[in-house]
Amino acid sequence: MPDETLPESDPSSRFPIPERALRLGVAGPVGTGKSSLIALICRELAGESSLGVITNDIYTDEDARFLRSAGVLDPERIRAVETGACPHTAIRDDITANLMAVEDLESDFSPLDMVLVESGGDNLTATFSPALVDAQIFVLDVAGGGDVARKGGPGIARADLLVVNKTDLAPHVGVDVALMVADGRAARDGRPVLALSRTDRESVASLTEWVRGLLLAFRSGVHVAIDPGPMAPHSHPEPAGAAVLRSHSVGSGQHDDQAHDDRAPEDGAHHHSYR
Ligand SMILES: Nc1nc2c(ncn2[C@@H]2O[C@H](COP(=O)(O)OP(=O)(O)OP(=O)(O)O)[C@@H](O)[C@H]2O)c(=O)[nH]1
Ligand SMILES: [Mg+2]
Repeated sequence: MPDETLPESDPSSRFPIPERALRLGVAGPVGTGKSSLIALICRELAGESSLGVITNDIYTDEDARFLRSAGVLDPERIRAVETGACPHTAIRDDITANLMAVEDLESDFSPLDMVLVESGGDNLTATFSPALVDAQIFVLDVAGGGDVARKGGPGIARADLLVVNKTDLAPHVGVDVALMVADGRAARDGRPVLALSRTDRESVASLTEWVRGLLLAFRSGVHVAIDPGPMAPHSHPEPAGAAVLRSHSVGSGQHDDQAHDDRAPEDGAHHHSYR
């Protein structure tokens, strides 16, 4: 007998079941293990799901090459977007090149279950736009120092999953993994934190389970994409060598330059090409 205290379920109150692939972003500082984590996910899930990968590199397609050579996925399913000197712009404000790359992959290998998008290695402030990805993982590693998780930032605080990577190195760099994970949890209002090492099978299984759960939630229309928020003002070198402090206004694709060098071509740092 139906429970009359509950409102009748309204099918229109659920999200429509998506027809495209889940788009999962992987961001984090340089060298924390983003490509390796993507390789792990591909190795574990390629047998049961149809996957594709987009990498974002500043000047090269190094990450795509690394992933192709890892042999975890058909090399054709791994494509690179070259972002120029401002990799965070290509995943946050001016996402056209990435969206085109994702959509091309989806149509070339239809039906795809999931496209993983690796951001260019950056600092603690980089986050994906929810217009590009449905969910995002932020990757730190113990080699970056045990106190990094305390430093916060939108990715650490609000990514769907925070990974503390390379835990096998912790004894060598004097980091207390449990404390680093606890710091991450404290910064995240209960959102999940995963201690990971590619040498620790149990941690790899936990990562795989998290991704499976996300895929299931996405497919059943109950996953809600969260915007971790815009990146903080930051600086990076222009091609002419002058550092420019920028704040990205959300969604506009515009920059506010706080300091400027006339030698730097206005669009030189933000050219994105896709191949
Ligand atoms: N010890 C250890 N090393 C790891 C682990 N995962 C990745 N690495 C190493 O960390 C280094 C950087 O890994 P990548 O996966 O290239 O890191 P990334 O974040 O993609 O780097 P960028 O794209 O250049 O920012 C490589 O030498 C990896 O072999 C791990 O679990 N344990
Ligand atoms: Mg990489």
